[in-house]
Order: sequence, then C-alpha cells, then structure tokens
Amino acid sequence: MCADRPKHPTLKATFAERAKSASHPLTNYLMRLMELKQSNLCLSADVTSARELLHMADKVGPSIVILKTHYDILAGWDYNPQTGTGAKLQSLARKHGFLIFEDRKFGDIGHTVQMQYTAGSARVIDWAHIVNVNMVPGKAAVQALAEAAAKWRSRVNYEVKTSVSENGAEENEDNGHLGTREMPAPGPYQRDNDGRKGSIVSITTVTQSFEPVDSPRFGSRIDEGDELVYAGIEEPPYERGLLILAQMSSTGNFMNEEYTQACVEAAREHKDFVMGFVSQESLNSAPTDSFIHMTPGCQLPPDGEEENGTVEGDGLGQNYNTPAKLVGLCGTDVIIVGRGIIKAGDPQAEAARYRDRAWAAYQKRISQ
Ligand code: 5BU
Repeated sequence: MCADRPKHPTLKATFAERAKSASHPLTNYLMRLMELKQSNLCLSADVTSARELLHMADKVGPSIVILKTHYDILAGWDYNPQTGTGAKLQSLARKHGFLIFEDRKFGDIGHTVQMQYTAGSARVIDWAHIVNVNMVPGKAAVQALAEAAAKWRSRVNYEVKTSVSENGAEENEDNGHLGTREMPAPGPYQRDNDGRKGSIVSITTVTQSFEPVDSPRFGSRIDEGDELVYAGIEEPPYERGLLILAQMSSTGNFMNEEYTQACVEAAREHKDFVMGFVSQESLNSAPTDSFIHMTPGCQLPPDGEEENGTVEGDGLGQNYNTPAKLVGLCGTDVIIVGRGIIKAGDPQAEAARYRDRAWAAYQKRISQ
C-alpha cells in the first residue's frame, strides 16, 4: 500500500530530535508533547453531539496528543466564543495536554477559505490549533490560509472592548485591524399618530475596539476547577498550523502521485505555516524535509487476536491498516483513529491500547 521510497533520516530520528529541527513552532511543541505523553495517537471524535464530544475528550484526553473534530457533524455546537464548545474544548486541551485539529478540509478559492477559517459562526481559527486543506483548488488556498493565520496571530493578544453611546457621534480612529468598528444600532423611533414609523430621534452607537491584554484571549477558563493545566510542558504557542491533504484512505480516491507531489511542493513553500500532511505514508524526501504525517484509516484487530487478525474496511469506502503497518512500514507519525475507539465498549481502555501499539511501532521503527 505505501510506495517503496528511499528511507529518509526522519524515519530513524526520535520525535525529540525532530522537534529541534521542526520549522513550525507547533510541530516542535507537538513532538515534545508526544515524547512526554509517549503517544502518537489522534482521536477522531466523530460522535453526534457536542456534549458527547466534550465527554469523550475528557475521558480519552490522557492517551492522545491530538483531538480531531468535524464540528459540522455535531448537534448542539455552542458558538459562543467565550463559553461555547470551542472554548470548552480548549479548556480540556489545556487540562489533558492535546492539540485540536479541525478536519475541515478547506477546498475553495483563497478568499472564501479565509472567511471559512476565521469568520462565520464557528470561528474555527479561535479554537483549532490545526486545520487541513484540500489542495484541489491549487496552491493559492494555502497562501490564503497562511495570510489569514498570520493576521489572526498578530491580534491574538488583544481583546475586543465594546462600548455603547447614545445620541452622538463618538470619535473613532481607524487603525487598520487594531482599529475600531462602529455599528449603528436601531434606536427608538417616534411614531406618527397612525402608528407608522416616523423620524429618528436618537442614535445608539456600538463601538468595538481591540485592547492589549496580558493574559491569553482564547481558551478562557470555563468551569470551576478548569485551572488544571497539563504539567511538564508549557502551553502551546499561539501559531496556527496547517496540514495538507496529500493522500486519502478511501478506495478509488483521485489523489494520484502527481497530486501528492504538488502537495509536498506547496508545503515546502510555506514551511512557516504548513506542519505536514494527512497522508498514508511519510512524504519527506528532500534532505531538509521535516514534516509531520498523520494518517486516518487505522484500526486494530480485537484484543487477543492482534497476531493473526485482519481488519476489514467499513463497507463505505474506508480502508483500515494497523498502527504497526502505518507507523512501522509506511513511516507515518501519528495515527488517527475514530470508530475503532469511540465504538468500543470501553473507549478509554481502547484508546490506551491504540496508544501502546502505535508508540511501540514508532519505537521499533527508530531502533531498526
Ligand atoms: P474512522 O472511524 O477511524 O474510519 O474515522 C476516520 C476519520 O478520519 C474520519 O473523521 C474521516 O473523516 C477522516 N479521514 C479519513 O478517514 N480518511 C482520509 O483520507 C481523511 C480523513 Br483525509
């Protein structure tokens, strides 16, 4: 299943060693976190409600280094930026020590993906450390997302201050993205005798400005007891990271070798934003490549049958391979597991089993 490529030095290096040469601060952080937690497991939390997602993240958090979401499949997602599901996930990420990866697969023109990433009701960039892009529209989408992330990063230490004034034009300065926004809100109207709307007698002005803050704006402490922070490593850097979708796990997908290589080239052009790939194997080939690889389509045979057991696809196009094959043979770094864990009778214990097997495969790979 994985191509017979020349062995790249990153296949033999430890994550601690690779952290040092990582070109992206979040990759450096993630690799150190992996060493600390002895985990290269990402849970794909494909449950059906936001409540289940938070429950699952709290239970499985100790075994994982990344939690992958599809926020648009969840019922009851709370969009409130301060107290909603994204902020709660951030709190759990801080408590257990994992990063959040929204598997959004952006795939449109640059301008649209920027808005999908930073705006709308979900404001993905606020709570997801990592997102991914489908490169079908071309490299411009990568450039556009990189620009959006840089802009977001430049204002992350500022918070929005809202003030309201009545009857009067408040002075406003336009300082670009750190400036003020004025939104006239409907004021009281005088009614004519027949009840029709008449002239405006007052104006309410809502002014929003960005003010510097010392403490992080995002990941606000939500619940009592949420002050818990995973020990042994600092909090992740504010930089956001991108994975390029270079290969898929599904039967008959159209991502051929030429497409995959174009993804690798795009990644090399944006090393300060692209952490690596969602792929089925390691794509590091140039001497200076130090990308990270994350791989879905992973399941284990039932406990006790691992030696000779095989794993069938899901009947809907998904193919499965074991951690030993994906990490050991194909050289991927992080396995992404969804139903293998969430459908198990005891997801917590099953996550620990996947963590053990994937970590053992990594250790075997670097020692060979
Ligand atoms: P599973 O339950 O372990 O099959 O879930 C796999 C997850 O990974 C699911 O969220 C998919 O959307 C995601 N995925 C995938 O399965 N295959 C791919 O090539 C890519 C993403 Br990209």
